[in-house]
Amino acid sequence: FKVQENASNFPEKSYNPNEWQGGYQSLKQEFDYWIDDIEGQIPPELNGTLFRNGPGLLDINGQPIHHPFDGDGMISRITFLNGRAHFRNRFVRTAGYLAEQKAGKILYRGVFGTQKPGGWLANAFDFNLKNIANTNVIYWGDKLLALWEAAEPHRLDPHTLETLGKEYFDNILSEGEAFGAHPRFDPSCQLDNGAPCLVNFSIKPGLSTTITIFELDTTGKIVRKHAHSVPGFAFIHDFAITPNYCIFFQNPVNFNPISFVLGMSGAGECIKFQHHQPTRIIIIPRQPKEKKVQILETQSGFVFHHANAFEQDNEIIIDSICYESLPEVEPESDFRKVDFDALKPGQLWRFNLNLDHKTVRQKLIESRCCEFPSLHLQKVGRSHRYLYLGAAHAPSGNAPLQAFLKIDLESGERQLWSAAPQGFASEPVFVPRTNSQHEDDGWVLALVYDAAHHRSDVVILDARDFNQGPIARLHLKHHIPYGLHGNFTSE
Ligand code: 3ON
Ligand code: FE
Repeated sequence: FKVQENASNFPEKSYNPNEWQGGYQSLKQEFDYWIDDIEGQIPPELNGTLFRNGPGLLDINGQPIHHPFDGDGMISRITFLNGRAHFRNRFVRTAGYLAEQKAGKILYRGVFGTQKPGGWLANAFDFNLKNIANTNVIYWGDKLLALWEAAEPHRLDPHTLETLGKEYFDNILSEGEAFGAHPRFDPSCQLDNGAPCLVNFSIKPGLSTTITIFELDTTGKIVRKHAHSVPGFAFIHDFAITPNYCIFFQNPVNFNPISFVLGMSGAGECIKFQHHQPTRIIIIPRQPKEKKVQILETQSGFVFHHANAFEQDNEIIIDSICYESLPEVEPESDFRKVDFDALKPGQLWRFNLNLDHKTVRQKLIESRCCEFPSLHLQKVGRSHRYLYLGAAHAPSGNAPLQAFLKIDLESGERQLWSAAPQGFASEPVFVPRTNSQHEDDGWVLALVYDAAHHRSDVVILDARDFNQGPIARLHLKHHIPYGLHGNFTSE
């Protein structure tokens, strides 16, 4: 019996909250197998590897963690080879993961509220960070790197996923120094005579915040590193680039660390949204010699993820997923019991930043609840026509991601494929067809949690036509907990 994927069959909710929760169970096992349970056909021209990262453990030996963002990083690797696909997953062997697995209990506090057993007394004045390597995974300069924004990357073997150690880029990074989890790929870097480069940043918050920019050449060497101080505390998860600039949204928040210091909450729970303060948009030149940082202001809101930015005349245009406020993680609450209806959805907005007049215009592009924007990597920093996003099944309201949405910014056309009621979506990754001529000529790959079978599927959509549904669904033998980010490499 298959439930028709049709909204009229579930007019009230497109999902069952208990089924959604199934995607937040730990996956303790590590697998290594050829995927043989496949619906449809893997395009034989799709060759390469999709790497995914995300929290693999939602508990340490039965002790629940407080928030998924505190979960130990687990890498999944799906390799496509001449119409076949191979799966492998492995936990990043961070020092914290190894110590906690050995001890069989929580030994570290998490940024998002996980505490050691024993109440506040056991947690007060413990500022030890566990580098959990759970947010993103990139393959750059022949290195596979698991990223977490508050500390240094972990380097992994791209084939075995074995953890090789922490990466310091020839000591350009120092012990414990952060290297963000949202690097941007510049397909043609002006500062490197048109060669591709990778641009990343790190945040050191305080009464004022230091933003450090890193640029890596194709060999994986950091060739530019420059730091800038901006006023006020900042929590910045992502940024966007253009050929000349890095753009950051400094969301209106304040940070009162008392309850963190006293062992009653995580540092991230001490960040409070300030409704009456503006968002500051920080524009930093990529050319290290140019020190002039511009700051524009716009209305209050919270942004985790940006889709893309580009320069047009005297403007920077940036598309971002905006929330009316930062959802607060309550120390006593259980993230599995979240009331989606009580929260505001993330929505896609376009901001026009006028650098001459220092003004910001903004307009809503897509009101459907969405997250995890992605696009053709050759369009990063350039004007883009198509965006791909995880989206809610219903056109309005807040709900878990169950669908994939393609937006054509030129024609306004939308395409949607929904996995509701029992499927739950994640970040879509666009993979261009070799020698493709059109921006949407390729595939969109994503993991979908299938609550009916408590397992995950690797879904392949034809990027030109979402409406027809997946051209292949690869059924894994197990589920993969809801993840964060990843990348495809054809190497
Ligand atoms: O005091 C600073 C504040 C702070 C929060 C210092 C700091 C740098 C240690 C810090 C740490 C920040 C960290 C570690 C942030 C990590 C974020 C993370 C792992 C994930 C963020 C995900 C964002 C979104 C929007 C996820 C969406 C997920 C879904 C729609 C559902 O699957
Ligand atoms: Fe992110």
